[in-house]
Amino acid sequence: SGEMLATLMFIVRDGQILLIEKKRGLGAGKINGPGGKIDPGETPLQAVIRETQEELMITPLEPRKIGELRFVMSMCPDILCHVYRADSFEGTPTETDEATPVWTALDAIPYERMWEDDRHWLPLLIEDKTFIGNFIFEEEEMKWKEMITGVQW
Ligand code: 8DG
Repeated sequence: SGEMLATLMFIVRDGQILLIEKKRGLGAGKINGPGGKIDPGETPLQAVIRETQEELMITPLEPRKIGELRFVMSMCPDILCHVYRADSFEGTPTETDEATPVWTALDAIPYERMWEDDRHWLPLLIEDKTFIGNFIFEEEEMKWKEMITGVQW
């Protein structure tokens, strides 16, 4: 379908969420969760575990799918992003070529340093509520949004 398939992982533990400062690729310089493209032959779950290992050197434990995001952007193919949450992990979050780990209090999430849509769904993830989000961007600016909650995967 010409859509790029991608993933995001958010680990929530002890009142904090494990974010990254992304060092390169789409959204470089922004705060996000670890994640990235799904490789051919990979499931979304396999991809999100691999990307979290590559970017932070940790393995999320018992990840569960919580959301789906579709991004329509002016400059690149549409992106369908599977969003996962985990409550624990193995290893020590470590800076890599791709990311710097950023533990953040749940009441102090730096939305001003994140993609514009994130404030519309990250609070749902933190409350353990499922969602679908559809967003149209022009460059880095959100022009249209639609949020659906209470989805059953
Ligand atoms: P790779 O590791 O797969 O090679 O590439 P990457 O540079 O890490 O990631 P990418 O393939 O450029 O994929 C973009 C990532 O950014 C992907 O995880 C989805 C995520 N992303 C968007 N738009 C938005 C957004 O509006 N909000 C958030 N939180 N993440 C977004 O593409």
